[in-house]
Amino acid sequence: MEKYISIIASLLAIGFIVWWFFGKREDDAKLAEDVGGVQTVEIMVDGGYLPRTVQLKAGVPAKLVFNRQDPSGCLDEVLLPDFGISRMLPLGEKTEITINPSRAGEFKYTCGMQMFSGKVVVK
Ligand SMILES: [Cu+2]
Repeated sequence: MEKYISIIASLLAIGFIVWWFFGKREDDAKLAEDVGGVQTVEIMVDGGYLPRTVQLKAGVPAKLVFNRQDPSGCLDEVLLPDFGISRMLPLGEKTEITINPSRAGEFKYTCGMQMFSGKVVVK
């Protein structure tokens, strides 16, 4: 009996690991919406970044709206090194960061201490 329980427990654990790595991580890319010619996307800052991946079109000005709801000091700054941007995010406010994604690629953004990260995919 104990043997079966441990086999079932291992199968559940494997299933969870597969789901965690291959299930949700890849397809949470959020497409930016066109708002008057500016592609706009909101990113929740709460225990990390949600969505972690946003997708933009190359050659169209873009606005990333960081909505910071997490009081931890860790998330009070966001860095977009590829765009030369570092910005403070006041708690409970939406901070708009305008970028010009001129070329395709994947650009990482992180918190000030680089513990949390997300990415901007430009196509
Ligand atoms: Cu941090």
